Amino acid sequence: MRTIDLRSDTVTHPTSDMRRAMAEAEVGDDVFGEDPTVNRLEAAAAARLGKEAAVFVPSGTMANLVSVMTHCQRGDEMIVGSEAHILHNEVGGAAAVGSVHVRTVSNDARGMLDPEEVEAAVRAPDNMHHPRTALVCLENTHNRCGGGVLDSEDVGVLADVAHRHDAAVHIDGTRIFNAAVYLGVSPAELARPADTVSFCLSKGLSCPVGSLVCGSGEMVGRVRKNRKVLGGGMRQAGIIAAAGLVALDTMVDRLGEDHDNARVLARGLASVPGLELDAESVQTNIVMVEVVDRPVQGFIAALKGRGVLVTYPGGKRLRMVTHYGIEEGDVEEALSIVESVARDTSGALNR
Ligand code: TLP
Repeated sequence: MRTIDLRSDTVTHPTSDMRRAMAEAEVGDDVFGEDPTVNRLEAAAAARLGKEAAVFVPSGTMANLVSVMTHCQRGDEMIVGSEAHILHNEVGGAAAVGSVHVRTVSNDARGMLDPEEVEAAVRAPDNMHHPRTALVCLENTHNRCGGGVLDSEDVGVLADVAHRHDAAVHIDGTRIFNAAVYLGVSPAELARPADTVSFCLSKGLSCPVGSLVCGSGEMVGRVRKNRKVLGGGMRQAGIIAAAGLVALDTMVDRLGEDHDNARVLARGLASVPGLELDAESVQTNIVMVEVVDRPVQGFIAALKGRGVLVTYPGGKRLRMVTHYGIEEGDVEEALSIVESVARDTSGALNR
């Protein structure tokens, strides 16, 4: 049986250009700052994001954690969205490792925060009982909010609130290139108001490993030290950084294909009885669907039985993600499998 893997854009494999570049990469000891390929990747990432410097880290989770540790001292508070990846999917690392207190503000359907609510959540600095609000974290695109996009005005308004209160701004830009392609702007424009921005090479850009944290030279120096604290200092990491350079050159513009496929998928799903979603709200490569009238876990298992893999983000929802390696034909096939599973499982409701 053929598998159509829509669990995540993390399942993407490196392209043959990446494998070639990895095999031929010039390397050195990166903890000494001597890996020329890592140095090139960090410079290229900083340039793409419009920042002074960047540091290569193994994962998106570490990118967020080292950023949080850089902006916050022990006992400080950070404001995050109620649906943030950093809140739900990073093992509580900000608290467990960073000793940082987390305060949430509701995300809207697209992942935006209400600036007034953010302002109200900032702690009064002269109150003896409050932690210091040191950081506001944004996410763009927003994973649990269906790949929703923040534009530069959204980011700017929220950053203004944070900066007015002396709090820093970090963007979890794991999929910021998807946001930039969707909006037709440069990622630098979306990152401009932030003090640090992270992005992942290992999602839609199809690299095997790696994320970058970008910011000012001074900030990135501190992030680099926190990376070392977490054991993330790597040695001949040029082997993996080489794939990242290929990704920045060859894999960004094609993200629009993933967005087109996601829209086709969403429109098809919207017409399946028992499934609910607003297909027109799908902006990038993530499709969240509500299974309204039967147990969602059983539905997911039945899809798996027919070769369509999806994930369970909680509640009544399932998540499908389009990516490099998923073609239009796969989307059509997945849709027809979803339709037949929906037909077969609807009988269970009448028993
Ligand atoms: N997200 C993964 C899973 O962890 C859910 C996925 O399949 O989408 N920020 C955001 C917005 C992310 O979506 C992810 C990965 C991360 C951070 C963490 O990246 P990694 O997995 O590299 O640590």
